[in-house]
Amino acid sequence: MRRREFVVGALGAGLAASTMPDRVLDGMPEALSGASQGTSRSTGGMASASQLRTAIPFGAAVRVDYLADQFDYKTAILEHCQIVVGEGGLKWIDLRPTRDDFVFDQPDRLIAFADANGMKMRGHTLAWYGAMPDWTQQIASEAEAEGELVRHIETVVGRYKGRIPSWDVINEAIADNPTADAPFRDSIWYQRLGKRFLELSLRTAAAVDPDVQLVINDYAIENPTEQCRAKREALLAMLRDLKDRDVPLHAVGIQGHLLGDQEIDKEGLSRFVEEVSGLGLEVLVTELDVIDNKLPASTYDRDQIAAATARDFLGAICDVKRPGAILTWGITDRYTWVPMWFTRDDGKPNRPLPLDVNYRPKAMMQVIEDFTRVPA
Ligand code: 9MR
Repeated sequence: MRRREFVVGALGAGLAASTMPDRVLDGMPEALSGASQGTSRSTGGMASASQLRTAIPFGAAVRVDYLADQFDYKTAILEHCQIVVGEGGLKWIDLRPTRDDFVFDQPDRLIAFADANGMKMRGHTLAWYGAMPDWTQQIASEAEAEGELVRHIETVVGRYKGRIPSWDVINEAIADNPTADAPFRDSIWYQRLGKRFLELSLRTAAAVDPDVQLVINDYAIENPTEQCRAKREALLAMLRDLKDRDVPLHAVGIQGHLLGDQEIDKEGLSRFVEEVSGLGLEVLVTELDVIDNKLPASTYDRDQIAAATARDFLGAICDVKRPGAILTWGITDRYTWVPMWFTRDDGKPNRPLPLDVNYRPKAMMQVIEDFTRVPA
């Protein structure tokens, strides 16, 4: 039986046992573990009390076009993943080519694939500075920004209500070098609405689909650098502020685009997860990969270092709290965003993901299995 079949039931309150294929139920452990997750709302859609002894659900970002025409790619996703998230498709640039249009083609195809294969789909993302179509620059006033943002979230979350159990509502809201006075990243939403765009987005999504897990997603928090320390602090301050005001929010997505040549700040990361947990929030790993442009040329050495980096990162999180899900940002080195920004000086292709270009598992896949598998 494939791993997917053991753990697919772990993907959400939304997937009732009665709707699961028999083959899934066959593999589900019955007893619950002592994991800290309960039945509370904060577990969101990605894990429920019935699977406390099951594995951490694993997933990957997917390019939906390749699912249709590349057999090996589709097979790899089916073999390894219980969750999918569109690498694109739900971003404004894809969904909103013009102010009046919503183009749901890509996410509709991905959710059909997920449904047909007993998988869950995460939604990425509703309020982000990046991947914005040019027309959004014309959003001129606070009222107009509020109108556009609310209409977008109502329409998109509404379309997948009850089907997408977990949304990255806010993506990368913290500045790259945040200070106490200027913690937020520039975006059309921040320019027009100030930090109110956070609350507005979360409240709107919650009103449309009260069962959805609302996630704030961010990156660059895991290294022992001043930048990461400042990002963790700014992120925590933002989370505290939202919780203090009873804004609906259930989880933090730690992206995990790890810099292979830098150490993981295990203590700092564990402490961060503890603080997040103390706020009653779940943690997800949402975009794991290892940026390897500064690592040795040797394939073997590079893969070992990447795997060790991923192990340190996942260990620092799991030591404190079991994440509700672990997703990598792609599945195969064949298709990855990394060379868009981090090509190697020696011209060798990047190797950031768990499977190589020929879909063979690398050391990183073993690490992921160690953290996600059903306990013996
Ligand atoms: O991997 C994605 C790439 O294909 C897109 O061109 C880019 C812009 O939409 O976004 C990349 O994904 C990013 C994700 O949405 C947010 N976190 C960082 C990811 C890598 O850049």
